Amino acid sequence: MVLNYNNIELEFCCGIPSQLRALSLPEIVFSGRSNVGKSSLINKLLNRKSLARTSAKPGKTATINFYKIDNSVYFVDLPGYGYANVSLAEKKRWASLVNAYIWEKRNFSLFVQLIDIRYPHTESDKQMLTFFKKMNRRFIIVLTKSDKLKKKEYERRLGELRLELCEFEEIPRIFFSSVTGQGVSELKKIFVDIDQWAMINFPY
Ligand SMILES: Nc1nc2c(ncn2[C@@H]2O[C@H](COP(=O)(O)OP(=O)(O)OP(=O)(O)O)[C@@H](O)[C@H]2O)c(=O)[nH]1
Ligand SMILES: [Mg+2]
Repeated sequence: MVLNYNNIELEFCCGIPSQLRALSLPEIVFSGRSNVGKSSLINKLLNRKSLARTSAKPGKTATINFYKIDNSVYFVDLPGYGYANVSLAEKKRWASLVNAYIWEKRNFSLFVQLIDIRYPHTESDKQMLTFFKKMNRRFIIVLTKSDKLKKKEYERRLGELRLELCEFEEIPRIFFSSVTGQGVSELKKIFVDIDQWAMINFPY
């Protein structure tokens, strides 16, 4: 499936589980902790500056946002988890929303789990990865903000990541930067191949 990334529409935003609705197209879901760069990655893929709202302040995306790409697939931007400075009520709302969504019986074609390349993954990242694996969901790992590392540090992190993510060594790993564009063509290639994959791996 070759996607025309200029044909994009923010179809709807969903703030509470009851607003979730069934869609007729496959969904590619971007997940990760707050501030990891989910919205920036979507903007970079779509070659837009601020279609998906980004912010240096974590907690920018507070709803699940569905972008329809070329009438073929949805990019789904999730609110990030793990941000300490939001109220407990808001954290609970996000958690229940994301939980409700990922457990739904939907046409998930791929989960893209973002992790900041500079730091070991968090407990919540691990929970997400373990969930995808257990539920037999198709997923990949994207290591973000690679431009923030100098060459030496980058190489050191490559070695460390092999150990840190050894439980998920069979999962494709993309190194990404929304500043330099590293990883953009690799990701797009994965999306092109997606329709050759078994689209739905429901645990039910
Ligand atoms: N240098 C650099 N900065 C980045 C990169 N990706 C994101 N950022 C910055 O990191 C901050 C957070 O990015 P967002 O895309 O808003 O992060 P998010 O994961 O959508 O965050 P939430 O909406 O809070 O879940 C912004 O200041 C971005 O400019 C990257 O690849 N390189
Ligand atoms: Mg965001």
